[in-house]
Amino acid sequence: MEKIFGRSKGLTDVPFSFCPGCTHGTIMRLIAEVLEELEIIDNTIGVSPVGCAGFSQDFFSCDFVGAAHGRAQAVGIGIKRALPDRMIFTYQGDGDIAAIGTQHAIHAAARGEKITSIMVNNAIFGMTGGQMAPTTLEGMKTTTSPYGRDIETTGFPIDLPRLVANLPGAVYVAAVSVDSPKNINQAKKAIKKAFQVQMAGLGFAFVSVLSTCPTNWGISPVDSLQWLRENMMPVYQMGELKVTEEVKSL
Ligand SMILES: Cc1ncc(C[n+]2csc(CCOP(=O)(O)OP(=O)(O)O)c2C)c(N)n1
Ligand code: SF4
Repeated sequence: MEKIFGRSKGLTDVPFSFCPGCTHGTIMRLIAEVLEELEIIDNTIGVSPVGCAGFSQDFFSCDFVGAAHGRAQAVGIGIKRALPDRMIFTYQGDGDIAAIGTQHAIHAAARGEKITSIMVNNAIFGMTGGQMAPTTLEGMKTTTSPYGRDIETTGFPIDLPRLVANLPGAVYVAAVSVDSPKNINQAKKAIKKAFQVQMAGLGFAFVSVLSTCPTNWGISPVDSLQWLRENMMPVYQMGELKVTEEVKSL
């Protein structure tokens, strides 16, 4: 019998340990499939952050290096400069890359560092108990904003892909979601493009993926997908935000 679907070779045999309904696993599977399809598993080094996103090092079969909170891009850039032939990607939560790590995202984009960064935006600090992140929506209740995020005192949510897209060294920037089969397919295309950009040595490639955190949002897995659609998608600009001419011709 013909086998039409199987576990990607880009993943280890370790089962995902995420909460039910968490889409971290979906995003990791997409990245693993892309690594396999592009035949770069053995040539890739991933960099993991802290948080639930940090478990990535257990699940990918490529080499991995762990970084301190927010520093995955700094570590990844260092590795890329020392080993320019290796494919480098960072896998970071929004609390990691859009809070303590913001500077690295901005400067990686300004300098056109030739790495691929994947941001998993669940609008919250997941692992540490659901505190407000820079990506938390206006009015959203978290453990540190129990009455809802007040923009008067805590500011507006940061749309990091939009910021990054404005910087000249960022050649490919996309914001995608994994809430439906159609969007999962689009997310995979964007992730693949972000790796192809690096293979072609064109510049900084950044993909933000909207993701669920049913545990800290306090809603069921199914309702979390609907909540993401209704509340996150209208706030965060979606789609391919920047595709330079060189990238278009890939
Ligand atoms: C320097 C430092 N400060 C704080 C922490 C605590 N900490 C662990 S995970 C985390 C946030 C993770 O949130 P996010 O990056 O959004 O990832 P998620 O868990 O949602 O995947 C924080 C603040 C830490 N590990 N190191
Ligand atoms: S705490 Fe949130 S981000 Fe972490 S595994 Fe659970 S659902 Fe996913």
